[in-house]
Amino acid sequence: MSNVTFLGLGTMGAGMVGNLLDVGHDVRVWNRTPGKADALVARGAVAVADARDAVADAEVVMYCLADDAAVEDLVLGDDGIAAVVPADALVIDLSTIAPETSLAEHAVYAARGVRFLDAPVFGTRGEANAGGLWIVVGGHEATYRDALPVLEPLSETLHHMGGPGDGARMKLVGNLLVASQLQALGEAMSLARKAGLDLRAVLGVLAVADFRTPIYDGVGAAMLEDDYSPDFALHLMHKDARLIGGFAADLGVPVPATTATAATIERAVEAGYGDENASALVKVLASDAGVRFTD
Ligand code: NA7
Repeated sequence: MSNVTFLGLGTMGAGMVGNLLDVGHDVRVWNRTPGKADALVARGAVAVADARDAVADAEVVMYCLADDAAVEDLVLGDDGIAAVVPADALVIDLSTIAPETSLAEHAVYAARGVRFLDAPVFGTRGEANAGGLWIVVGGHEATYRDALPVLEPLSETLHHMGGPGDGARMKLVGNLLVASQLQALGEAMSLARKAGLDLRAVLGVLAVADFRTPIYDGVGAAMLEDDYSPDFALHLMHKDARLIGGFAADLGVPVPATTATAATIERAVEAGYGDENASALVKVLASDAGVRFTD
């Protein structure tokens, strides 16, 4: 089994490290804020205080960081790890970031002969803990095959999308649909409530036929309980909405529904819901309509 170094023990990263430990990998971990490693150390991980020390001698280096700024800081910056990972290491970035940042990583690593994949993930806390993520990967085919022993334990499905940056591009395409579904659900439920329909009966209809999506099922039920506990934080969806907008603008693709959704997300963050679940954007739509989803 590989010596894996994992950087970034947030909601997603901590779950992924647990999966790697479960299948027997030796895992060194590092996190900017100390203390988040404790539970993983109790399960067999080795915590290292300095990120550059943590990647020394690693066969595989993986990281799941908040955003582009974190990757610029920890990976590509003057003291970044990209300059010091072993030349024969395989590096995998599981963060959701702009395709340009992924391409910058590919270039920096390629210049040193280091194999690299962009591999952002779909799923939330539950899927991360259970090794049930859906991972979209960009990079060379041979590198993708080399990464299977560390990607398979994290995932229910793996999708090799193509060359450098194609994982990052697919993640934004997918999150466009996730955000749009949340906005659509919030609008539909607001309309249904105002029209006097029974929202449990509405969700019963949304669970069948053409409407069926796990997002409507899971988020819909939680809305009726006023449950916006964070499996995937709204501030991360906010970051993704900006990434999607930039990606679409760069390609000259109009995304009017996504633009409207991004405005809702912006208002939800301004309303103070940033640390709640991404689904909290529906509270803005309910407020606009003058309705509540709870009984
Ligand atoms: P979290 O739970 O917010 O975790 C983010 C992680 O990124 C966490 O370990 C942070 O460390 C780390 N981070 C953030 N900024 C930096 C900088 N500048 N340097 C080093 N480390 C940093 O997010 P999730 O786990 O839910 O999501 C991770 C990614 O997957 C994200 O792109 C999502 O969109 C999808 P901290 O503990 O704050 O010190």
